[in-house]
Amino acid sequence: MGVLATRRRRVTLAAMTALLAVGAACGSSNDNKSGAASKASGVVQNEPITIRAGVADPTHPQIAVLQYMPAKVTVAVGQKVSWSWNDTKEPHSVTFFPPGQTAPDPGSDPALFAPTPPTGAYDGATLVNSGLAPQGPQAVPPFEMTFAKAGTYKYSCVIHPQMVGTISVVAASQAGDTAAAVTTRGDQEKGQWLAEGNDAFQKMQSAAPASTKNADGTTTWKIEMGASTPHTDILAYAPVPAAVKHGDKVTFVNNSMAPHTASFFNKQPPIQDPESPAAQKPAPGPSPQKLNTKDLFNTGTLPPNAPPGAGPPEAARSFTFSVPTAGDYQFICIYHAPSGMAGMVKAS
Ligand SMILES: [Cu+2]
Repeated sequence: MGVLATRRRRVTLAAMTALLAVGAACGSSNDNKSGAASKASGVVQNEPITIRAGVADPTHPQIAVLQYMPAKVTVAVGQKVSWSWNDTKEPHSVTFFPPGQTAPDPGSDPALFAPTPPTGAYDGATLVNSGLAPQGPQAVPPFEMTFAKAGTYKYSCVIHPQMVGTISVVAASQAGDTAAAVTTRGDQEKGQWLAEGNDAFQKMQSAAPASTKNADGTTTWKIEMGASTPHTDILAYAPVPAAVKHGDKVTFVNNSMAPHTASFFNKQPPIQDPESPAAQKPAPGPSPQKLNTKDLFNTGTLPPNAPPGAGPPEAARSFTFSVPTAGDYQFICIYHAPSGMAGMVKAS
């Protein structure tokens, strides 16, 4: 998966699992002070306030925190707010919807992902969208905004509806959060969500694999694709048991809140773009399939169990492969290979 690991992929609209019912940014009051007044008061800080848009665990990049850190910030009119993607491998957006506008249905409007930068200090009346970042291994410059008037502004990530942040804007004459306080709070939240993700990751890695005995004496092994907590996605497969024997079956099941694939490229060119039909379509056909070590096998996109526990039936989130001969069968998730989502069936 060398190529995949170094090439960032775009993100599909299929990753959007729910309408964003983002409370429209509401400029509630209008006590905007002039820039001259704010400078005279000395309240507006020069140091930009920085919010992290997601992080990956430094040790286990499969643990992706899907939050803005800190989630809530108070700033004065004119204060610069900056969002950083430095610590995430998964792409996220910073998107402010104007009143009455919500994110489109999954798959409906790729234009939403186009960056729509602010045209000046933000007043809550227009769409502002950073676009999804990062889109490759290269560093991403921070996204910066200032706010024109007092009010409460909610924003979100177009592909991770659970990511919602709030900017409370106060008059230029009032004090907002200091940059240091925002950093401290962001670090605390990051620590809390990483602990939550690590806990889920450890549980997934140490859980006994589910299996059923078949009438013919073979075993069907169940492999979980990813896991989700309220603030993280675990972008890993549950470990494939070492006891898989030729003749057994392996069933991949997606019970997480993200879409995943299990894709065996073998000697075929890898599929890298999760938006491509080839990525999303099962190959060479629907479940079940008989694995070998030369052809391409792909579950296609297995949808998330979203909303939690009320997603499509398990059969629609599952795919079974039989393993007729001993061998090593490597697979990756086309969506999450950059976060290290990969595994291997080692059949004896
Ligand atoms: Cu995945």
